[in-house]
Amino acid sequence: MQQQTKILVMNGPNLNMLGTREPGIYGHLTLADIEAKCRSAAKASNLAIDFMQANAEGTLIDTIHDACNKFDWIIINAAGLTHTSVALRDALALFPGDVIEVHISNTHAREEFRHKSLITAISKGVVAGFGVSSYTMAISAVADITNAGA
Ligand code: CA2
Repeated sequence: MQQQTKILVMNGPNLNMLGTREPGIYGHLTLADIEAKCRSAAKASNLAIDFMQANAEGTLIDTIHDACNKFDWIIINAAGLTHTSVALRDALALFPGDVIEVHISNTHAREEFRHKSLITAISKGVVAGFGVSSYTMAISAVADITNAGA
């Protein structure tokens, strides 16, 4: 029997505050709502999933190191660190599995400083601008890719 594919969903700084401010950009859902939707999407595709959020860059980097021999995929919304953190990008580049970058908003339709991502070049793909569906679309991509040869 084929082993279950394991996905780690990571969330960066301030995403724990979702649902409290700027609903015009980020919607009304909380991070707990997003986690529930991710868990249900993963379950429907028989994928194992873990979900985390941290405000500290070092915690995110430690989590990626720890994920190296535990997970097959990382789906990450690195939030503001997307645009600034060489260290986070370096940690993701060390991850032997595949990375998908996700964003709730369409970063390319926003301020110029959000157009540049340090993570895109080391990612298999990017999903941005679809609200919470950016996360579930990324999970669906993992399901399609990993089940393709099954
Ligand atoms: O659209 C996304 O998912 C972002 O990664 C969100 C980041 C932003 O810096 C990126 O450019 C795009 C910001 C997350 C801030 O989270 C908030 C939570 C509650 C209220 C307002 C913002």
